[in-house]
Amino acid sequence: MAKERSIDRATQEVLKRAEEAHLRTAWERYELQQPQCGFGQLGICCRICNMGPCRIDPFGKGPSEGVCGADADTIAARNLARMIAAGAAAHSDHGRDVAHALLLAASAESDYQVKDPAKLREVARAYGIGLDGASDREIAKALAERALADFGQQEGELELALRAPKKRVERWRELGILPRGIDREVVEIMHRTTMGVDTDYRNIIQQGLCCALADGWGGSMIATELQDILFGTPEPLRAKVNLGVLEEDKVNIVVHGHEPTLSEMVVAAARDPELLRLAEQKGAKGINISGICCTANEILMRHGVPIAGNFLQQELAVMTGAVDLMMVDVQCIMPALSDLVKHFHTKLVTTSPKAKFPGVEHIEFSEEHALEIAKEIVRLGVENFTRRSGKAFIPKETMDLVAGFTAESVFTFLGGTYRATYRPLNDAIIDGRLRGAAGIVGCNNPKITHDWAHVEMAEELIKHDVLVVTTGCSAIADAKHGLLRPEVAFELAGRGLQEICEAVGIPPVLHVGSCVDNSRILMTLTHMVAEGGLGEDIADLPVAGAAPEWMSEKAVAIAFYFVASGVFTVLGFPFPIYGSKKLNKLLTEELEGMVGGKFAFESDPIKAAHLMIEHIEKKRAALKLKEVMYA
Ligand code: BF8
Ligand code: SF4
Repeated sequence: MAKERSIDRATQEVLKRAEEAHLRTAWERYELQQPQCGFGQLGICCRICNMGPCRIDPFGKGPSEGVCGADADTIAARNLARMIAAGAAAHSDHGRDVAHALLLAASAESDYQVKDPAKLREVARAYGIGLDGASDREIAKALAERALADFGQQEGELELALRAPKKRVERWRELGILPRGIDREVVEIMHRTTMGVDTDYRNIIQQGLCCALADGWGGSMIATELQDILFGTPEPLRAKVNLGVLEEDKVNIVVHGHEPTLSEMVVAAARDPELLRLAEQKGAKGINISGICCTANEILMRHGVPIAGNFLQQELAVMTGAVDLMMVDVQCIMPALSDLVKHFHTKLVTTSPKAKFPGVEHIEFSEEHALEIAKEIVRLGVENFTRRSGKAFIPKETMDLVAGFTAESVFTFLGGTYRATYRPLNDAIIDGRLRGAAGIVGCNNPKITHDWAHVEMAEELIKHDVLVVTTGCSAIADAKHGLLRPEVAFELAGRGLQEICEAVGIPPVLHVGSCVDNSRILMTLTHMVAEGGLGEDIADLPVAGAAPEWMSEKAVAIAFYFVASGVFTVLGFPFPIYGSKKLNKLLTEELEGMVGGKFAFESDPIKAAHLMIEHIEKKRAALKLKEVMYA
């Protein structure tokens, strides 16, 4: 049973214990939901207004329209567009908080400081902010204000979207999908999809593309860039992953959620001498910080803080009985945690005014008092150490990994010189040593064996000389299975990719960060186009994307901004749209003629990998590149 649920040994072990203890996890709750609602799966139920809820009969025998007359195409498109809006809102609200922290960093008293002045200047330049004679603090202030203004901008074009290749920007302009302001595009989806507004599924999806671009080239990019400025641009580093990073004899504090504005401070607080002394007094050998989900990726990338697990392991971490405190902020936090912790000594603490759980202790975070609050949370964890009952059950599994790649460092490394260049990467693709590159991103989902699709797909691609970049829970899955070790190239990669990995000293699968850091992939693709020899647009590049285990609305927004940026993207599960043949055709065929990218839905990760390879070959042929060297 446990084996079918996950390919990860640590997960299997804890699941076995959960079963013995009659503790439910997402997997049991998923089974209890069977059969899941067919109307929901097909995207043809609507409860947008109070004449409904309405549903369309997919077999053509019952109603073909809601009370208002909306048909399957309208209903499915509206539902999907709302998913994009929610996903874009989540990423972008995260970006907004980071911009706020940067504004604070402009004052001397703040706990936040500019850690990467070079990146500060680079991003300020992208905004056209004058730098002459300005201090870091002055630039930080100007940049934070510009970034904050992007959210509420009413007209014009989002500045960061203009970083995309010229041809791409022109295409967006022609299609009328170049975002005006971040919040505006989210709001417009909500408006258009409310009762009695936009009925044309094409027009709805067009706004979906625009809103998704406002996420990728707006909110998410602001989050990534400003986080780099505040917390440092990651550089390759070694670390460890999986539940085995929890330590029996130390205070274990797990940070879970998404925003490094808080987790960065917790990392700092855990080094506080006074708190370390307190831990010692309580009989602990130290304070061990580890992470779950994307906030884990953030502090892994910048500090090498170990990762305890990905999305489906959040409950399992608690079930080890070794977690003294789990601190959560926003996004991907299972409501189930609040009941689960009642069975253990683990203290769950919510921190965001946007995400409270009934009955759970809330210590509100504010950027103004960041370090102080982080210390209070760590202290609570330390004090809870003595409440550990019985022996903890920590699976032994850990894995070594190298993470910390970025749009900047990938190419510094591939260039092998201080002056960064994408030339070696482009040349490797042009001369056929590399077939191309692929991004594998996104979540876990109990509908598919945990981690399995991520790992199978990544292995199949590297075997065929496709360099893989990865983020989010996909990166954590690959990490646990050893794919982020440079050595793995010699075990699993094709010969061409092996040669590249050996020459540069990188793993064949590159961890580029959290889900907002998918914006790093957009910039990497932009740099590849700018370097020359691979066409004039992202859509010309021999690259593809995938989210084989996706579950979140954020994944929908991400998938849409990649497709809108010209990238062929394969999803492990279809969007809930199969109730509309026309919408399915638009997304899987017709979009390519508009934006250069399109979707495919394929749950078999090997077949999905080959769809990506086929696409990469199609692009190689269009560019008239040589055959790959080691086919
Ligand atoms: O933002 S990959 S399960 S943790 S949504 Fe969530 Fe999905 Fe993980 Fe990060 Ni991204
Ligand atoms: Fe039904 Fe139309 Fe109202 Fe949706 S908007 S619930 S289809 S009446």
